[in-house]
Amino acid sequence: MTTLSLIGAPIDSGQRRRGCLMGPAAYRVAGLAATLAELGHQVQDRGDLTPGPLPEATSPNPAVDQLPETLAWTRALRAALAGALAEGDMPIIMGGDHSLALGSVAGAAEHAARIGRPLFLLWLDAHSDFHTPLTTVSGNLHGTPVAYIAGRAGFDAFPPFPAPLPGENICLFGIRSVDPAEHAALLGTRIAMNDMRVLDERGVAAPLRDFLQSVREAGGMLHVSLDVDFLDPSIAPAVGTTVPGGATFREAHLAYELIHESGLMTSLDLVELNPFLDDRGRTARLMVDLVGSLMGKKVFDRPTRSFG
Ligand code: 6HN
Ligand code: MN
Ligand code: MN
Ligand code: MN
Repeated sequence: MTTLSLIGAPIDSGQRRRGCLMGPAAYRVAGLAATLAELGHQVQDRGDLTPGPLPEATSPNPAVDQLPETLAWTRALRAALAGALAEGDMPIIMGGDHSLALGSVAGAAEHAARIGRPLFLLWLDAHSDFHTPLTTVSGNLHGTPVAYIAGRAGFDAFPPFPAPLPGENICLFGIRSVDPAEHAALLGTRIAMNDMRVLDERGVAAPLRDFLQSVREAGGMLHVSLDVDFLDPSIAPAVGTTVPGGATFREAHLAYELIHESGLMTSLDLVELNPFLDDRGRTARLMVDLVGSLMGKKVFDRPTRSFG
């Protein structure tokens, strides 16, 4: 039985609004481990990671903020993910801001390359996070992981990404805020851009099933990165970068039930929860409820529906 390995990553260096470092504590208080255990999983909380010593690093772009801190976290997270996957566990990272995916997805890619399987990435987010350290205007490195994972140039301060993912292995889902430099760069890729317009027209099920089917056909591993701002701010206010028009409660549950039914997910990030902005723990509790759907909670135990 696969052990779910909960790994706290109290990282706050990818953006300037303090508070994401309280994310792992909020997930523990909201009962994440107990919720997963009640679903019949074996759960191990590995505690919080600490970043190593700060490397010396500067960026040619003076806007870039907290580069040494983010680099130190990237190394620690990469090692933690690759290690947990090598042990046969399913790592669940409790973040922490989205810059943690610079390390978590690198660790998943390192492991996938070692065992000779392709890695796929499902990015549930209001944002495309496709800046490089050279194009970012805000300087907030949480806006860059997808570009790093896709092998874009401009990450000289970072360790080379192990086996960058081809565009067709990446699916952006729920996006509704893309900066001009990201937009221009995305158009030159084969990344699936399921923005809210697509989800309004097709619903969440059809585009998600298409992507999951491609993962299945390739025999791929699947890393899911779940940004709180994928959800509509009316149900999930505890995030620094809210954008109106996000996924509803039902759309989110359906998406997560479909991911669970596919049986394809091999690692997961929970990112951008800022408990300091929450309303009596409501966003933390919603995230725990949604992770329940992602890990098998359903109303009736119907036989799995086939894809296609
Ligand atoms: N996130 N594109 C904006 C920026 O500052 O680069 C927003 C980034 C949001 C980051 O969703 O994790
Ligand atoms: Mn184990
Ligand atoms: Mn994000
Ligand atoms: Mn976001």
